[in-house]
Amino acid sequence: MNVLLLSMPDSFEHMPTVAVRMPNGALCSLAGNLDAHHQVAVADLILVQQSVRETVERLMREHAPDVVGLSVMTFQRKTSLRIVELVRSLHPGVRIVVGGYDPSLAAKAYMADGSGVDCVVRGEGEITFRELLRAMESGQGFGNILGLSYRTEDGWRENPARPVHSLEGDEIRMPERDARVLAGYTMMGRQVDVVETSRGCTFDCGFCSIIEMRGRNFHTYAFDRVLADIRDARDHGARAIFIVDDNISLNIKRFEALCRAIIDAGLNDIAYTVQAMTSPIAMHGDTLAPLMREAGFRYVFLGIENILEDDLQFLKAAAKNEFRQNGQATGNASLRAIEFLHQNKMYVVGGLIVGNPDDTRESIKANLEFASKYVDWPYIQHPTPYPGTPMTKEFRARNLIMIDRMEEYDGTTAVVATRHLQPEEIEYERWRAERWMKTRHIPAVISHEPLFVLRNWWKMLSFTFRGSSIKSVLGLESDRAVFQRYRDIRSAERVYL
Ligand code: B12
Ligand code: SF4
Repeated sequence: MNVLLLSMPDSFEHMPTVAVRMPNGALCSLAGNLDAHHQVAVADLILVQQSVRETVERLMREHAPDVVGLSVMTFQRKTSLRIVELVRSLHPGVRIVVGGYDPSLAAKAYMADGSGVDCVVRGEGEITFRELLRAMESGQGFGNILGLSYRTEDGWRENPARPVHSLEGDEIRMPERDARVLAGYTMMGRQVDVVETSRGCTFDCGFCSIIEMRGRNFHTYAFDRVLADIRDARDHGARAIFIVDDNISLNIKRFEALCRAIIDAGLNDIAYTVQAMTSPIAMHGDTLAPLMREAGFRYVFLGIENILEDDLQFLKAAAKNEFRQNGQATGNASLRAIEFLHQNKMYVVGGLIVGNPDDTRESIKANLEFASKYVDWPYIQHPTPYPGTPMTKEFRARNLIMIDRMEEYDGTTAVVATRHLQPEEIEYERWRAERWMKTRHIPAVISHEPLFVLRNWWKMLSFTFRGSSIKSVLGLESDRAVFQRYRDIRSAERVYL
């Protein structure tokens, strides 16, 4: 069968596509796990944000797919349903399958009459999708495929969930990067790829979708597979790699061993980015951070979440940010973690969440000031009530969800109020502070990627300060007016086709 796999074009504020265009990790993993006789094409539509319709039309013509699969996050739902409509209009007989976080956690959103979707794959997809294609080919029913919901003449059927995979053995095969049919992946001028070394997390932060998606668990791939995957990414041209693990820092001994394995394998000529909790970095930084540096790690997304204890309690993120001595919590780990990373010449992407139910303007500003002082690239978001998270229930119970347009659930558009502030005010405070923080990272980028900055500095600045005008630069127009223009531009950007 011919299979076309698409990820959505929607991006958000902290991932300006002029600087960062990352592949979706799911699609090549799915492609690598189908039976070998299928012809699979993978297209990350983030690479063609300005020509989504034309590209989908062309891909449908060139690949004549029997099955089209879409990978969707919640804020991409609207775009995905438009793409389904387009695909269906171009090729009415095609089978359309959706998967990823949004279809898994809000399957009903894809089941409306006339939505055009035939199947929803819930949770991990490799085995489910493989079995689905086998069943389509053989004409067998879909009733035994775990993790699948599917449309029948009598309505939708929902099969039982598929247990999460242990990642042991070779049942889940390596990603198939040759399936990609579009080019242009970049991380500030370096070709970027994504690699997984583990899946899952045992924490239960209230804002995170992972618990509802797969429960609290942690499974790892063997190092020889991980190294082979990194090598494959490098052979395909990658000079930067984003390790997409949900939480690699759950097992620091393993993480340190992985750094050593990367160094021993000579794969430390790549610039790595990873996400981590502050607590383990702070507790093990003296051995871990130098190893990370030697292995090539450059950016670390730190889940600081918030610097105020009450907010951390609300986000259920206090434990992972604790510094512990002799088994006792003795304070917040963020500063110490940042220090270790800086001492070892790594950059901190500071993940903070502002606009929690009891936040005042002052508590938001305290977090913004912290970010301004200590992090290299702010990754500040607003609490976003994604389907199925504990936080969503709490916001709903407190009647604080003000916006239900899912395309605005991108993390930097405030969609919930606090007891003291409306969403627009919360977003304004973040927007106003963050633009300037970002400009301060430019010298660091110049030192690593001077050619990229030379070619793109104007585009980067224009993106960061979009909404500004000559009048605002001269101080003849207020920040409020610029903010309003920025929001209008952002609304227009969300319409990809
Ligand atoms: C790495 C990552 C990123 C990276 C890279 C994104 C990329 N290009 O892939 C970066 C940092 C750029 C990023 C950014 C964002 N991310 Co992100 N990200 C992740 C993370 C940590 C891992 C995703 C991953 O690659 N996993 C590995 C792959 C193999 O697994 P998978 O994606 O789940 O796919 C499996 C199944 O879902 C399924 N599947 C997926 N697609 C399909 C399609 C078909 C057809 C089928 C059959 C099956 C299927 O099968 C796959 C294999 O088993 C997740 C999860 C987490 N715990 O935090 C969040 C997560 C996906 N991100 C999320 C969000 C919200 C965002 C942002 C909007 C804001 C933010 N929080 O940073 C931005 C927007 C990105 C953009 N386009 O601008 C949310 C999504 C929530 C939701 N309900 O939609 C998650 C779940 C985190 C969370 N907060 O809970 N992200
Ligand atoms: S530690 Fe990270 S991955 Fe784990 S639940 Fe919290 S936010 Fe999600």
